[in-house]
Amino acid sequence: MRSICRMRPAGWQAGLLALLMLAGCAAPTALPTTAVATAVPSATQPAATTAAPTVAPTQAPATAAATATPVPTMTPPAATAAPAPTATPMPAVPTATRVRETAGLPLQTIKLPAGFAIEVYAAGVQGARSMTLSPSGVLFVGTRDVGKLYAILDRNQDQHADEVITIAQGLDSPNGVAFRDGALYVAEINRVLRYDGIEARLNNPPAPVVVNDSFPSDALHGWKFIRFGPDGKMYVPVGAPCNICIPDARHASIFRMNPDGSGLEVFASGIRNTVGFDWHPATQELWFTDNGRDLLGDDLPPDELNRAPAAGMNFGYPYCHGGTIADPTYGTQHKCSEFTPPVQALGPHVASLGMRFYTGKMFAAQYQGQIFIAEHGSWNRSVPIGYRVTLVRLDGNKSAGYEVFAEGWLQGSSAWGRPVDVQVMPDGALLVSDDMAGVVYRISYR
Ligand SMILES: [Ca+2]
Ligand SMILES: [Ca+2]
Repeated sequence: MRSICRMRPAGWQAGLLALLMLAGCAAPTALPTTAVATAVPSATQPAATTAAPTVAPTQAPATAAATATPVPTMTPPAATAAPAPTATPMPAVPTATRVRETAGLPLQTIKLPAGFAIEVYAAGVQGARSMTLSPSGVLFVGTRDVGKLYAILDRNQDQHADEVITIAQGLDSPNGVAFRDGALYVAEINRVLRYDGIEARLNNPPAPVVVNDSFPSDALHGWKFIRFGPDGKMYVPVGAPCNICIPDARHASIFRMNPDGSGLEVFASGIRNTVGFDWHPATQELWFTDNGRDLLGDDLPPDELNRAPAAGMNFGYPYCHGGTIADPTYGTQHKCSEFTPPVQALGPHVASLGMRFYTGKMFAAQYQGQIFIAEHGSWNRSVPIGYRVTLVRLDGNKSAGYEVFAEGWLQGSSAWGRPVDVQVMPDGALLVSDDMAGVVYRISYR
């Protein structure tokens, strides 16, 4: 996936940057700008107080370390420091839950459709990437460069996190997290680990069990998003170990395996780098995003939203991009007509990562059953794009529209945040992780 852009502030973000490169980027096919209502008044922002209470020290596996998460020290880049007209303070209405938490971030710059609000659900989640929610309500969050795994708790169920526990650290890009039968599964670059009975041992995690360590060790596009499918198997993608090349059979595909790591097989191929997928709630078919190649100009190729209703399909990489664009180097070897085209071409270089079907009831009817996509933002583009959450409306298995849902993390050419993954909560709110600002947002509607 592509990641950080050129305009990164120094410090830890710069480090993040280094690792993040490589995602494809693409241009926006005229995305309609949605109506936007600034959600969070910025005045009256009490200092972020979310930080988790210090957790008792633990002696977990080699890496467990309880950490009280300090309030993020996110400072918007200078360029954006003075922007956003300080929203007019809202009257003392029932906005308590909406303004109570900004963690010092310029949330007033985020634009959302009317009726929606955004707040910081959990702060101090450095490098927050993929998310998964356990049945009991523990939100597990993976990371990349920082090598940590987090468990986020909302102990009093007021839809605001009370504690962020670092349950492991020192892992190799533990980007992927999935939960099943009381166990947390974590995907590093070349292996999948399992933490049994983790919910009862958040402060003293068990040593992880290695489920499967046969994946390639390439760091490039090697970080993984994992999920269990409706067939009970774990889906594990392996990206292309390059920007553009003819990959061997171990790369550029989505694999699946039994929960114990056995039976590893290819499910779909011709996929450059997917870092987000979900199954349609009704058809149970797999849908996934894919990051397009780099270095083909600002507007080519598009990122993709794909649908894989059956095993064995090929989505075109490295021969064909976006369903219609022959690769300048490899395009003569196979025609686009040989491959499955995307359901929707997404913006070029937007770095489309996490995606979920909206299965909640909180949002208005027109959002139910539609797809939310976290666009991390471009690095391979003269004018940055992405850094937003988009929506793909469906008409059956076809796209009925691609539009911006939430934007504002990118101000001019500087970004203060980068959406990575989305997670629909039981109450219908949508969580969004941000590995640049180090927080998890909650978008709600009323
Ligand atoms: Ca709470
Ligand atoms: Ca494709």
